[in-house]
This record gives sequence, structure tokens and C-alpha cells, in this order.
Amino acid sequence: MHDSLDLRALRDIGLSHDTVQAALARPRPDGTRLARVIEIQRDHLVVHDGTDAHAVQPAPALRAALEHERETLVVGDWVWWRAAASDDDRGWAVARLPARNRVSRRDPAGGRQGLVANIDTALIVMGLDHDFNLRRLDRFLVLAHSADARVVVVLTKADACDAPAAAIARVRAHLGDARDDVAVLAVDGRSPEAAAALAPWLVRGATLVTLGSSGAGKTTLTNTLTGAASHTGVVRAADERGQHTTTVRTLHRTDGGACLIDTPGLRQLWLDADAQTLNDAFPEIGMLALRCRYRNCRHAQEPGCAVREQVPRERLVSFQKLLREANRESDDIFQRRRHLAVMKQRTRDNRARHAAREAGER
Ligand SMILES: Nc1nc2c(ncn2[C@@H]2O[C@H](COP(=O)(O)OP(=O)(O)OP(=O)(O)O)[C@@H](O)[C@H]2O)c(=O)[nH]1
Ligand SMILES: [Mg+2]
Ligand SMILES: [Zn+2]
Repeated sequence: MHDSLDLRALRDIGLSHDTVQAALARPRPDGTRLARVIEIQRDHLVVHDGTDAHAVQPAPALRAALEHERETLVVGDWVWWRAAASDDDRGWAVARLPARNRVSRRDPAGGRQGLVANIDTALIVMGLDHDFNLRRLDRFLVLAHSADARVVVVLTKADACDAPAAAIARVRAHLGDARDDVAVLAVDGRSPEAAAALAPWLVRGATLVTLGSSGAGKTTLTNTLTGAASHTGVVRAADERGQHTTTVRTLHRTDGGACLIDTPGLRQLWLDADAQTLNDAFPEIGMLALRCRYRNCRHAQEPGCAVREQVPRERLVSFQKLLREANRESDDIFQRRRHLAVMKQRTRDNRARHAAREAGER
């Protein structure tokens, strides 16, 4: 099976060791080849095999399996796909491989919306203009953390800011020593120097994703990192203010051979994170809590609270807000799911009764 997989070409599109393992661990559907989902459109997907892009549709069986698991294909997924009989037809995505990680958020109905999969590094993009917001940064950090991705905070529009170094220092002070795994840079996203600054993460075969609010400069940075050649691949639409805004997630290749997924700004970011993920994303709070006077300290009014003494206030407020949200969300979601299940059963019962009556009348 190794022979029939063009590993060299597939590595160019981000094939990792885990995915090879996953591909070899189960039978390969007849007549299929491996490719990566690089774009999702309303009525089809685009997959890439490292050499060419192909428009495909999810096969009915795959569609049903995903629906059953309440999942969708996302950009970055790996699939087995089968070419169409004629060149004019679309091929079929037949099966999805297990992903090494997934970034997802909650949707208003309480479901889980997958954003991207198989990521190494998240570029959290924040503009050094009105976009700069440490609490929003914390939110994106949790999102990246839930996928176990490395994080680079990219402060864009450094050219339009008086003191980019001071902004970097503010972010660093906010995150503290416990998150020294997070890199923080300030760039002009339009300048080639941005590519040089990000070079350590843009290694061949690595997959990166841009995260950040609308207008932060994600697509500008993506265009700089991928060179002019990929501009045509960026699907854009003018919004009500006549600005270009990204509407779909698309995987691009950078000049150095990394894969970069540009995402639309997330207007509402409901985290798909439980308390454990939050504790992992704010490691300093758990560590310091051991030194609070009271074991069940809530780091609110209690005397002798080491967390309140040492964690920057804004960071602690972030944590507490996200924690409340995580707890409330999980309650809500279970309630909504139960409600949905009851409604579905009722519909099924009604349909069955209806069918029985019709059969009786015939
Ligand atoms: N001066 C300056 N302008 C920038 C920089 N980065 C982005 N811009 C401008 O900011 C605006 C928004 O940039 P985009 O790259 O489209 O923002 P985005 O994050 O992709 O936005 P969405 O697609 O809506 O999520 C554009 O007018 C860019 O030219 C920068 O580093 N410096
Ligand atoms: Mg964009
Ligand atoms: Zn405390």
C-alpha cells in the first residue's frame, strides 16, 4: 500500500506521520487515493493530492456516517477519494481519516461546529489598532489549546502603531511565565519581513491556521506568506462596508512548503472547552491556587489568595468568565440535546402512526 501512496507529494500538502499510520491502520476503500480537504464550498469540496486539486462530493455513505456522528468534513481533513468515471464529473470523497486534532466551536443550537483539522500551529492574529484586546486573545488561546496546537500571537499593523514593543510587553506580562511557550511578534502583515519573522513555524509539511477577528489582517498575512501566486485561490466577498472579508476557510501553500489555512473572522466564538481544557490553558492559575490560604478558594474576596495577588487582573477575569461560560454551556447543551431527542422521537412516532394508518386504509 505504501507503493501506491505518493508520500512525497502528499507530504507537500502536510501529510504527517500520524496520518500515514491512520491510513495504514484500516482497509483502504477500493480504487481510492489519499488527499487533503483544502476548501469547502456549499455544494462540493476541493481536495488536493500534493500535485493537483480535485472537486469532489461526499459519497452518500460518508455523508450518512458524518451525520450520525454529528460531524462535518473540515479544511485540513484527510480523505480517501475516488475519481469520477468521466473528467466532467466530480469525484467522490469516500471516507474520512481520523484527525490528529480538530479545532471546533459551539454553535447556537448547542452543536459542535468543526473549523479545521490536523493543525500544528495557530497564528492568533490581532491588529495593533482597535482590535487589540487581551480577553479576546485569551479566548483564542483556549481555542488553540483545545487542539494542542503551538501558538504564535501575531500583532499586525505594527506600522500603524507608535510602540509595538510596548504592545508585545503587555501581551507577555498578561500571559506571564507560565505561558512562555507562546511566541509574540509584531509585524506589518504586508511586508516580506513578516514572512522572515514567522519562518521558524513555516517549515515544510507543517500546517498552520490563522485565527482572529474580522479585519485583524489574517488574509493580508496569508497573502504575504504564500506569495502572489495564491491570491486567486482566496475567495473573498465585499461586505456591507465594501471591505473584503473572507467567507470560507481555504488551505494555501507557503513558499517554504508549509500549509496555511486562512479562516474568516469569528464573530461569535463560543468555546468548545471544558473546565479541564481551561485549566490547561491557564496553567499559572492552578499552580498558584495551591498557595491560596483556603483550599476551595474561588480567588474572589478570600484573604490570602495567591492567585489574586500574582495573576494580572485582566487575565483572572478572562479565566473566570470563560469558566462560567464553560459550566453554563455544558448545562444548556445537555438540556437542548434532551429536548431535541424528545422532539425527534415524537416525530418518528407520528410518522409511524401515520404510516400504519395509511397501510390500514389500503
Ligand atoms: N497598515 C496595515 N494594514 C493592514 C495590515 N494587515 C492588514 N491590514 C489592512 O487591514 C484590513 C483588513 O485586513 P484583512 O487581511 O482582510 O483582514 P482579515 O483578518 O482577513 O478579515 P476577515 O477576512 O474579515 O476575517 C485591510 O484593509 C488590510 O489592508 C498591516 O500589517 N498594516
Ligand atoms: Mg480574511
Ligand atoms: Zn485564591
